[in-house]
Amino acid sequence: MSLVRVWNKVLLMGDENVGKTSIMLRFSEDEFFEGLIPTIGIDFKNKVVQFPQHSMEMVYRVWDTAGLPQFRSLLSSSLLGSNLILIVFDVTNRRSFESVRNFHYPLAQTCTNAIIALVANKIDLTTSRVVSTLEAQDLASELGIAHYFEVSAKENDTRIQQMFENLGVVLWIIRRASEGGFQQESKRVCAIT
Ligand SMILES: Nc1nc2c(ncn2[C@@H]2O[C@H](COP(=O)(O)OP(=O)(O)OP(=O)(O)O)[C@@H](O)[C@H]2O)c(=O)[nH]1
Ligand SMILES: [Mg+2]
Repeated sequence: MSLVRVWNKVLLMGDENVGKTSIMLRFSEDEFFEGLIPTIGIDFKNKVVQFPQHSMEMVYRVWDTAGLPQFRSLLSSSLLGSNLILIVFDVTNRRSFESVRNFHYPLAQTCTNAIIALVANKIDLTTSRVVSTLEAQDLASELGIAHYFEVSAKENDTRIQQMFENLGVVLWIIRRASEGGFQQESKRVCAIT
């Protein structure tokens, strides 16, 4: 049976060094690099995942943004057309957790239609962890973020793959319910920036 191909634009945002590029590379290439250099500007990678149970295959176009403050001005234009936004923080870095509010704030105006998820990365670093699961879940519910995931780009487990697949199904179900599901591009995107 042929699968309908659907496209989604995914945007990774969050402070510098939290592991956005690493999450993208784990998902798209199943690779991990120690000591990556900071991202400059913006880049994307495509990854196709088949969902035969839903008769579709999803192309995730994952856009990786730069966390360094000097590149923040690029963020608002990158949001345009995003279906799924992942706000990433590092569980060993409290400042990156506190920044989540700043990344989320503009989304309330521009991305009311898109899916937003909060992602806690580097959970392999158990002894240096400073942000608890409970705290992060509380912040997610305070901000009205329905999807929270804990992952490690370093550990070669299936959490990152699983996260993208779960969110893919959410995107698909919402699209089918609200738009009929037949068109390749969803209308549920970030609009004005
Ligand atoms: N232990 C551990 N290290 C990680 C993990 N994810 C990323 N790192 C490391 O953390 C550092 C930063 O990772 P990046 O993926 O470059 O972070 P980034 O968010 O893309 O950073 P910017 O591009 O500057 O915004 C690198 O040295 C990675 O190897 C993880 O899950 N566990
Ligand atoms: Mg990066």
